[in-house]
Amino acid sequence: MSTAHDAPRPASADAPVAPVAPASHDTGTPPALLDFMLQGWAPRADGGWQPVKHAAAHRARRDALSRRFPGETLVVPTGHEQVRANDTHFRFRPGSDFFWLTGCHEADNVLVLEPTADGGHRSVLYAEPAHRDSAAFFTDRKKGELWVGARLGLEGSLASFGVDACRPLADLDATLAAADPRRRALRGFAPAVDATRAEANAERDTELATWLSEARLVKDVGEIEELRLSIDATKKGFDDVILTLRTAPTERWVEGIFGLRARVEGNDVGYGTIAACGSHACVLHWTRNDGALTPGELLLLDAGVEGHQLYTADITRTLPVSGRFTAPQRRIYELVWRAQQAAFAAVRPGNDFLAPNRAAMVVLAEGLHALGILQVTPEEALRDDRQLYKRWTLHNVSHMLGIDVHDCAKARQESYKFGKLEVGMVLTIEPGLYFQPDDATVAAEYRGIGIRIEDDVVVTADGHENLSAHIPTDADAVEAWIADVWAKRA
Ligand SMILES: [Mn+2]
Repeated sequence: MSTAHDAPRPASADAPVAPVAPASHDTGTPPALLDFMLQGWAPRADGGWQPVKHAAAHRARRDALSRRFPGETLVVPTGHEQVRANDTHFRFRPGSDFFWLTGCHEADNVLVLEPTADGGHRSVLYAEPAHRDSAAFFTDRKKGELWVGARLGLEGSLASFGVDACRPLADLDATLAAADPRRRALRGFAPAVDATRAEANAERDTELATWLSEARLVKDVGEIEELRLSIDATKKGFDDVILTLRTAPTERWVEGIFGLRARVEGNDVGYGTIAACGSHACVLHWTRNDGALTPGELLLLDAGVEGHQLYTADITRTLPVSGRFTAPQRRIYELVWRAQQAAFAAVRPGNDFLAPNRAAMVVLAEGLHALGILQVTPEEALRDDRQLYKRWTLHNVSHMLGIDVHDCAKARQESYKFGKLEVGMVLTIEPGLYFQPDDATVAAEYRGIGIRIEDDVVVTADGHENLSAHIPTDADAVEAWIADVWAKRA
């Protein structure tokens, strides 16, 4: 049985001594310097590693995965840093399934569940050893610890993630070559894994990806706790934006203010912030954010902090830049708000996932008809083969939320889109109305108004809990919230 080893060792034959080639703008490393750099370091204080937060939950998920696929080798990579340009990379964010199973933030790692004789599995994490005794230590810009900081190494990873063993990543190819060819792998993250058995095992691999997505549909207590933390941080980010509403010149400024909060309170934003003023709000995924903030207009802010455990909030508020809604803005806003209330009321275990959507769309269609915008009756507009109201509602009101903003995306339709709500599922409730500025079917006073209100709810035994209920939504409360933040500043 392999055990983790990461003890300091002298530069030796098994350490990769060849220096990594320098970048285009850097000069090389003469052997004398390399020798010098590999010596003379005080021993590192080993140990002191603590299990990651929720380590027991990560283990329980590995155990559940093990029970689902007895006797099979299972391979789940986290993925690699993605090139931004040449030798610079985007900030790494772990693969969601890998992180859900391990709690590990480091790039490149691969979790392998190896079947054992008793029908269970041994969980083995393939990780980069601490490289201070090799040339990579200071010549590898991507992995060298002098470049990117200390890594956990094998011992640290073993202690942190509670897996049964850790092995060097360099051993992974040999492991895959020796493993049962009918192994299952999560594809799309690591080319080295994707290069093996891709076609032969395609169906089996899809089953693994599906199981992981469906296992993540119902959140445990720790996951709900993480979502609360992310939502609370997001509330602070919205407060920050309101503070600056009167002076912020542009949408980009708003994005930056929220992004500051996301990086300070959490890992990052969970998705590209949508800061859409005026008719930009009618563009559903407006992330260009290059417009001005204009007094009298609405700012649609769809933003979420991704916490340190990667769970993300997904919140939208539509805020009057001047602090008060105009009469037409308020009319549309209150219609969207009523639709959201109707959707909330449909969130309970046993209901269809689509029930909140249907409830919201009835309210929106009736409201659009009452406003004289929808010319046919709501009943006709709501028919499956018509759906004319969608010209202005554009999207459904819910998606699952968790580590990914659009969580559980590989779940089967019968478990998700056409499935039933279950206790512990977390979903968004986000109706909207969008009147394009050039929509000739809409009265002029409404053109260019885009409104969405989005909250994050968990399904409970007796219905639901709105996890973002402390972020105001009704029109009066939004005006009071803005006035309150401004008063505190004054
Ligand atoms: Mn959303």
